[in-house]
Amino acid sequence: MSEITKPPVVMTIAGLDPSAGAGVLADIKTIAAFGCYGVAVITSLTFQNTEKVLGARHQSADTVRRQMNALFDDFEIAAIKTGMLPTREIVAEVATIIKANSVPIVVVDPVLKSTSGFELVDKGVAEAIRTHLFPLASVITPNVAEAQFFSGEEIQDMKAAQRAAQKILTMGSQAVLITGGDAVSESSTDILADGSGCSTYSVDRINSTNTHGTGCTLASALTCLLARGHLLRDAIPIAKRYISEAILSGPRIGHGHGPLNHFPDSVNEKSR
Ligand code: PXL
Repeated sequence: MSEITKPPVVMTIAGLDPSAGAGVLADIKTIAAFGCYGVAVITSLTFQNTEKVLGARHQSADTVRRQMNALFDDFEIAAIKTGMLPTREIVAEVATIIKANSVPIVVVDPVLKSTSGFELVDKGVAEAIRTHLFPLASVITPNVAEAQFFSGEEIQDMKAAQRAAQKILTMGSQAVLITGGDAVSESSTDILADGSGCSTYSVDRINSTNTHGTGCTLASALTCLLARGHLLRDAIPIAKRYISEAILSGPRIGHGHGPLNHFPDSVNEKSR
């Protein structure tokens, strides 16, 4: 009988978007696409579709702790990705449990607002993420708006983005990837700052409205690639190519920003 290799278990800690474009449902699809086993801790139940976020009912620090502890009791967690963490109490609890379990890979997507402008997190959460989670992070993946917020830099060009990435790097994470998918330019350029300087990763911009959940999906893809032993610098172009293919083959459903196709034929599992 052939030996079955066990997949790395990847935990996402994020909000639930019932339209399955963003949040834990997008994360779980991505984790499956990258050959890992996904488990999900829900921080908030949001009410939304592809057009807008109508509201959210947040979990408490206690219910988040109970979800995490049940999973840690049973599984060896190879990596964690955090997304929407709606309250300061949840941020502090998540950080405490990550530290207690010495999780080797932690990818922090510092979610603040939805694309449509809905405030997904309480006031003070950004500060809590910075103090509690950045120091535990293998990489953080702010978009341009989030990077502006954390760095205080107005990001109008590449130089400013590099300055912002370097500034955010001093806040304690091992690396910072500013994702440029939502910036206005002809290419989608991400900027990585790590201990050895800055590098850029560009792909052609795709004109599409199938972009709901690209941030969650990119962060989840990176988490899985790191869990499978890739270096961050090698993981980024693989994850970006996957996002491009997932946008291009999106199912075109809903009336707003449609979801991605998390299982694009053109990127087979071995190359992901
Ligand atoms: O893309 C940010 C995001 C993250 N997590 C959840 C969301 C959204 C955007 O709507 O709903 C649950």
